[in-house]
Amino acid sequence: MDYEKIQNAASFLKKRYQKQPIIGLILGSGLGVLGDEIEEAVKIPYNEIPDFPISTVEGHAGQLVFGLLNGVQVVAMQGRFHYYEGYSFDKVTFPVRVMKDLGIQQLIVTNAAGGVNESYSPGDLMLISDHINNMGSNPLIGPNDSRMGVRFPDMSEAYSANLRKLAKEIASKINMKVQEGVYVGNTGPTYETPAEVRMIRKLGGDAVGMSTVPEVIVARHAGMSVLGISCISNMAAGILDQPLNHEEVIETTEKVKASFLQYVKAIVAELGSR
Ligand code: R1P
Repeated sequence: MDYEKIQNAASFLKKRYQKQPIIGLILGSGLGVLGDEIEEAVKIPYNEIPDFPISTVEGHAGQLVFGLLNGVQVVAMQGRFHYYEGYSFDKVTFPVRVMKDLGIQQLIVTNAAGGVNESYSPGDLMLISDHINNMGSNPLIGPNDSRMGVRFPDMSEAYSANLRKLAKEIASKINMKVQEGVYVGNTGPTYETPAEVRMIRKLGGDAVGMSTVPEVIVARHAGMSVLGISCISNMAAGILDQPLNHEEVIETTEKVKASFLQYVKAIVAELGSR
């Protein structure tokens, strides 16, 4: 990862937006709508930011949105990058490095995921307690630049226990049911086979998707605290007798939009007040 490129992108953004965002958000498939809730928004398309990749997947608008969410200064990625798009892990995680350089210490990562745990239902929100990297590689492979983090980062609390506790308290305060479980990151772009889903369940996975893991590894390497929220957009293959498709993923996120927005906004307000 090229430190100068990160600094260059960050200084470009600092010129375009002079206030200090304190929370970073990565919005998953169909969840970009949260970015539209940001007030006094300054939207910067990815193609204007030096060295930023561009979004190629439906449901990922492709811009950074700076501004106020529930009165808290945030920056949101309306659209993330996936390994299956052909981007290297360096590219996939570049925005996380840039956010760190912008001064972000707390990162809220969201995604649309398939439910592996059979007690889940489509539309459930799941706090990510931990993940399994099933992507066959790691974004930190290569020389370690100690300005960005240590060679061997601890991953015993990839998803902050404190932030999860706070998120659970908020869920009960606003009377919202949330699940809590392990996210398994695969490369995609194929959805999993029923046999793979059975394997994932045996390995301890509760939800499965094609993102998040590289971003969280890099965020932890960079010393950021992470809260992860999956929207269970469908049940993973083999659980229900029906094929999977991305349209359904987007449709489900559309249906849970109101509760997703309410929940994340409440979390952001609480974090901003501390
Ligand atoms: C598949 O429908 C897409 O939805 C999920 C998967 O990872 C895949 O990209 O998207 P996000 O993880 O970006 O939410």
